[in-house]
Amino acid sequence: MEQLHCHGCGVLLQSTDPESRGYIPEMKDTGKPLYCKRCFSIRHYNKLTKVDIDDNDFRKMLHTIGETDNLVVTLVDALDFNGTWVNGLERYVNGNPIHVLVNKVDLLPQSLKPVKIEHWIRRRLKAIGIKVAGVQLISAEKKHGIDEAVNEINRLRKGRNVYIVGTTNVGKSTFINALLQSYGEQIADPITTSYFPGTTLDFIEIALDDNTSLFDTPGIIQPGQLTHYLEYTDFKYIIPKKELKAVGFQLKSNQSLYVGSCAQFDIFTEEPISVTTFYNNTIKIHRGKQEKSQEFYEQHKGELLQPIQSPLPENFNHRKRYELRTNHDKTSIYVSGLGWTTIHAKNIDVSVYVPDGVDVYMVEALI
Ligand SMILES: Nc1nc2c(ncn2[C@@H]2O[C@H](COP(=O)(O)OP(=O)(O)OP(=O)(O)O)[C@@H](O)[C@H]2O)c(=O)[nH]1
Ligand SMILES: [Mg+2]
Repeated sequence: MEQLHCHGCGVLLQSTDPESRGYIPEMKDTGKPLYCKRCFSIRHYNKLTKVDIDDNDFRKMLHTIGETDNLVVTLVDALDFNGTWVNGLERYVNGNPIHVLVNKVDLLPQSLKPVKIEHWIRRRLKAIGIKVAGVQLISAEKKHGIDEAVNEINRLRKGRNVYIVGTTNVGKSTFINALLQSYGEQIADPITTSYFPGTTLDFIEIALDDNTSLFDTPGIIQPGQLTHYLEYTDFKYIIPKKELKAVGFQLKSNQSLYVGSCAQFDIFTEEPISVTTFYNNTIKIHRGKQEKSQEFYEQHKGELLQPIQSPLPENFNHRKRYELRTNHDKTSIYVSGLGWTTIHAKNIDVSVYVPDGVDVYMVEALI
């Protein structure tokens, strides 16, 4: 019998085990796209049935991309560039050209000039030593920059297949739905998208013409992103829906900033200093004395330090400390998957505490 795949996530369909991935009660080829039980509940009830996802499987799939001549389009999250860049991408693609789409630019402050964002991204790429075919800014959700991206992809692919790759949740499937729409396709039957990481489970092939296709691929898991440690019910507190608003603070000497219960910045300075924070507006930023800042955290996490309620995920009890020293006039310290804090002075020592496993990185400020 022909093997059928889910139109929403690419998984191989089966109707024998309701508890396993790819389950569909009845496997009837009606000519219409079929969706597995999991995609059905995400699409209609925004409810996720968890499946075991094996990142190694996804990485193996990525390796197959390097076996043929094609164009690789990688999406990154404009709010978490380093945290959503697939490490070792150049090894997977094996010489194929890489085009970068910087997604979710609708969440950056709208006063920022696109050309400034693009130059900043190019400097980030240079810093990790990657040569790319191009960089474009898009918002897959708001459908900004889609036609331009489609034209550029068509130019760069030179009649070859296209693979859309990236870490989970960067918006690959949302982009492909937007792309299909810009081709004038009816998208009554879209690919499944959701804010749960690991929505797409296998390659999804979309024919571009008689000979070539575009492929959606499962996202690579970046365990350094805070969202991997939170309950899905907490995502709404962390993931912004609207443009981020900068919130400024004047810190007196040696103070601490708490980003809810999720991060703590101890900033060591004799002089007063300006700091700007960029986090979802539901997160309370608390400023306090640095003296006994650890005790303060232990006492107030999940309570005063909101929004994540007690009981907190286990790794909030085992925090990791990063010791950093700012190296630009404006340096941004990112907590992957959460947001960033910009310090407006060079050579300032900062200790950052985050739940164990979460990545922290420092770059020259974009804003
Ligand atoms: N604000 C904003 N949200 C977006 C944008 N694009 C995608 N999203 C949201 O990001 C989440 C993830 O989108 P998906 O398209 O499922 O991401 P994916 O990269 O296919 O994820 P996996 O299949 O898990 O690898 C969804 O909640 C989308 O609504 C965007 O341009 N702006
Ligand atoms: Mg997807």
